[in-house]
Amino acid sequence: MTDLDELLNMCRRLASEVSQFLVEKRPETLRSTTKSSATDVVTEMDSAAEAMVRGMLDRDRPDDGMMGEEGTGRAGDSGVTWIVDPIDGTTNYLYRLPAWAVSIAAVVDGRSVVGCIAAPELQMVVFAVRGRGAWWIRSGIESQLRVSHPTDLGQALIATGFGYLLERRRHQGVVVSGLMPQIRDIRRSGAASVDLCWVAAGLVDGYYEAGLHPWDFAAGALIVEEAGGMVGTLSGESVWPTGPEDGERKTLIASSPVIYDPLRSLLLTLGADRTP
Ligand code: LIP
Repeated sequence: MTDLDELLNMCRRLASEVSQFLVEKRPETLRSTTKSSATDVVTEMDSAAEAMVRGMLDRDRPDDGMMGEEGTGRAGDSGVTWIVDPIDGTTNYLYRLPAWAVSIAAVVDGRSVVGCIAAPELQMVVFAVRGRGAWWIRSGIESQLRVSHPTDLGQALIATGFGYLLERRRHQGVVVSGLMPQIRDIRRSGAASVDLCWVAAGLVDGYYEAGLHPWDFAAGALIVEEAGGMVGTLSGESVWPTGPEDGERKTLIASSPVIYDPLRSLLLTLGADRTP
């Protein structure tokens, strides 16, 4: 039997201590290398933050598994796996733009059961427990999250993101140019976890992005669902189960239930399912 309160406490502690470390210990000059393309950076702080999560789990929950964006793959036998993005929105972190976050989820049987996203420079900590709801703390005030209820897709504010691979972003540009005349406007925060929190809080009405990995959405998808939103893939599948064996997703959509089907149909019409 999984103790959800215990997992939530651990998840919040991990996100809060790691995000504080990322703010306080950021060196004046950040060392970085590249990953999938010349513009896809990973900084020394991504690796240090992931090592910090791993160290805390080694000490406090040694029987759990862990999967991290920067390569950690630790098997466990407790039935709980932690999926971790130590810095989601690394480019923002590199440029000192505030929209970056530490995103952590505990997964049981392929489904996130607790999740926490801490974005210290947005003064935002968001968390959810499956079946119990989603909350955020902003400027010290805690409140429960509910998605928006736009009248229709034409009035909807939609967030999205763009991958680092040239062919992918070229196609994403074509899709977004077809979408623009059919919605209120587009937003691009630069961090999938932040976009998902914004959907959950009703700050945007929907979000879609191609090529996400489990660490990009494991916490955020749970938060959206617990705020009354819908999450799935463009091809109509559930995002669950997710975990170490789950590869890159085609395109993830998260939104208020009011616009979920129309947004998905429009994206299909615009060829978003052909994003390389
Ligand atoms: C980021 C994603 C974001 C995407 C960025 C980037 P990272 O993740 O969260 O949605 O649009 O291009 O991939 O690499 O900063 O953890």
